[in-house]
Amino acid sequence: MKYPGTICELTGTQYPLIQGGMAWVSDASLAAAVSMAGGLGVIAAGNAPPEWVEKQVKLLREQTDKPFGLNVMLLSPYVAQIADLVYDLKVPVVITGAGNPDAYVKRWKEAGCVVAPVVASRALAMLMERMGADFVIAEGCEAGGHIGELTSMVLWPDIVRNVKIPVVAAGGIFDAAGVAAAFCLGAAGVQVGTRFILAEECTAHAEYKERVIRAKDIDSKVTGRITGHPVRVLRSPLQRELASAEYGPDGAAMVEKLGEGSLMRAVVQGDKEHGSFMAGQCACLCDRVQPAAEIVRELFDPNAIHATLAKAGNALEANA
Ligand code: TUI
Repeated sequence: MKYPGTICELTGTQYPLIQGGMAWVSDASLAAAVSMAGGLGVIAAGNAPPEWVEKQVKLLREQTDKPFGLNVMLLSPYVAQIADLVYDLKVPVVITGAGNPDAYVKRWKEAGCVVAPVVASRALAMLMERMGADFVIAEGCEAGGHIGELTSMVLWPDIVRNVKIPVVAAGGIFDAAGVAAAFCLGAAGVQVGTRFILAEECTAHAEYKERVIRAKDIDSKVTGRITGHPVRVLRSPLQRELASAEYGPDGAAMVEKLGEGSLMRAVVQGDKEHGSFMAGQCACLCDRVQPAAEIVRELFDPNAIHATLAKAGNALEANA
């Protein structure tokens, strides 16, 4: 069945589902698997050089002609070159994160791209609407990696009330009940990151996947608030080191120095000591490796979504 509605129409997908653009994790292998399963697979540029990004887009296109997205991380030292790649490669959907993309939105729109910035505040969502974004992705601070201040429960409805363009919900969604909850709060689609770390097609190191599977609720921590770019990670030796450095002398510089390259060390090498294992709070709810297509099917399983809504109806009825 094809889900009717704007996100599917805008992205050309079967489901209103976007795979989170996770630096080093979201490569051609994962993105192709998600796109072939009917979601929008996304390649994350992260801090990678343009050559790496170009190669991933080529690899994805060798596997599928389904639509895909490119996530442009705005703090990247290569951001200007990655922004140009978006036109050169005719990327169908461009998603931005970790900043304000207003320098690029107009040009990407003129080039015919669908543009979807990730936002963590009402002000940026409203600005993006004015700039001509097709939809926004409202990411609550349950998400992994770089986060804003507001939780999904408050951010989603706040942004839904303040923009007319569709709002995709992100941050904390890992199952069909979460998808139903997002729709209840006014979302037009969902973005799911952490659970896709556990896709068979995800090339992240086995140690990374193991950490996500083993994670308990209290293993989710936020580091680097002092730098102005807080990052949600799983507890680890590096996270403890970051936590103490943050309050020491020259905290911001120390955190930047310790954090540099730490995500790549975790994803590629599975470095237990010096790796930064970014993941959302829902890591504690994710418990097994499965094919990406199975994750997509479970997220949009109509029986599971209806069962959730029926439970909500029964709970309301019981108290009426
Ligand atoms: O971007 C993400 N998640 C990320 S990026 C990343 S790489 C990184 N590593 C270390 C430090 C910083 C980044 C790892 N995870 N998610 C999308 C997102 N964007 N979440 C929050 C925001 C955001 C926050 C503030 C977007 C805009 C913003 O303010 C923009 C402004 O300047 O007004």
